[in-house]
Amino acid sequence: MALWFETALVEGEWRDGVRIDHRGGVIVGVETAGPSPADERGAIAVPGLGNVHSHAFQRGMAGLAERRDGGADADDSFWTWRQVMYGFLDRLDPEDVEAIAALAYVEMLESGFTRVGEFHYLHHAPDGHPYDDPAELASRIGAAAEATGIGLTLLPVFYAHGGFGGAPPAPGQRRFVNSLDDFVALHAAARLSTSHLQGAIVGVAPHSLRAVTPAEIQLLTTIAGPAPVHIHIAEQGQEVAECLATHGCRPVDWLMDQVAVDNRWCLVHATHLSALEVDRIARAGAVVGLCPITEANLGDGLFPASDFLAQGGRIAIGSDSNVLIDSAEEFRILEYGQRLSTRKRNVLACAARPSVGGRLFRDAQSGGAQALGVPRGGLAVGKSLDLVSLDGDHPSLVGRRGDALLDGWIFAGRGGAVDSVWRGGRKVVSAGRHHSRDAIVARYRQRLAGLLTR
Ligand code: NGQ
Ligand code: ZN
Repeated sequence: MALWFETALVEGEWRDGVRIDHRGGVIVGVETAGPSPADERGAIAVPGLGNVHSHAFQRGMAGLAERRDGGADADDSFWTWRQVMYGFLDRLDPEDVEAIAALAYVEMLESGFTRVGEFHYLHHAPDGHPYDDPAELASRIGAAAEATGIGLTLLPVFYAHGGFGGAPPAPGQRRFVNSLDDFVALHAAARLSTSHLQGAIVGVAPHSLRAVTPAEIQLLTTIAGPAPVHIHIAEQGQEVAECLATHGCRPVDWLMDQVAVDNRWCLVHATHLSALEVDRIARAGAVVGLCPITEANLGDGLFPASDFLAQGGRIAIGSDSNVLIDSAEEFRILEYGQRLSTRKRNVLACAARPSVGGRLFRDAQSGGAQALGVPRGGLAVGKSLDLVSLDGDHPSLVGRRGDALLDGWIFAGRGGAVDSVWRGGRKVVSAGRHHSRDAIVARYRQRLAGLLTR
């Protein structure tokens, strides 16, 4: 059955009266035409977005780290949050991981994300021993993706050290740690266990410069082949200071001096950059994976977004800690952070794209595809049918045209603007609800209730 929309963002430009035909999950026709009687009709169509950075299991602890328990004078920080997070993940068994990931992926699809980059580092049992199948938890992620229909770019994480200079890992990190040989086996097993998923891709993720040395990163990039390479970088001031103290240079400089960073790379956060580093990333064609909700929640700081975009830098968005899964809110917080710090408005717009939403959505759409290792999506023949339709009756969209629809969604949608979502030709969300929401929420509830009282 073909789809017909009153208006659609086709290859970056808005067109009215668009009929989209698809077969086998792929778009086979896009024409400007009136609807045929059998067509499924919708109001506003945009291509699906990539979510380039997720730790799905952290969805289960959303809201549980918003309290200062260290005493009246103790500052809370990213590092105290990390202790809470480590305490949470220590309780999770494979069933929990799958149930939590499925909920996270339902929410991603409902918010317009059609593919997720899962930065997957929870590998072993709570005591640190590998499961009989080293890819047990990776295959749970695959099962959650399959059950929800979201596209999966799995990024198995290599984690070896507890700090800069090859410091030994801490006990709280035992579920993450592998030797390189074991990681090669895990990576192969993860590929095998996700090979049946439509469009699945497996890349690699050196966790951070704290957890992986440049020599190890070098080896990991050969394991990746042409697939994406993701790393957490320069997220926290303390991390930059430690890198300077250990190596005499800043994280992005240190990485780029040691390893050839190219357009396969996604530098996640990259919050704290010198002007030179801004320029180096932009010139390398790497994507910066921004996670504005999480970066605000964790008190990371502000990425120099307008400088980076002015240099032609490529960005994408990620939901990271999944404390709140909402693609529109990621864009909104990204822009609002810039407004609050510069005391200006419409900071991330540009002459060619005066609409903030129009600019950020298009940039994140192409940057997201690049970082997730898939061809740039879009509503065009030959592309996967990954499509989000917006509710034309939503009060913040009504009467709007063109990029004003994206601005209405991003700045004023209140989470209610997404109507339907197709991924790989399959309709998985209708009237804002994922088709398996009830069953997935019921299972999640049951697992979480047991988990938190255990
Ligand atoms: C993570 N998350 O791996 O989940 C990290 C925290 C770390 C973010 N960086 C742990 N947002 O970086 O050591
Ligand atoms: Zn992360």
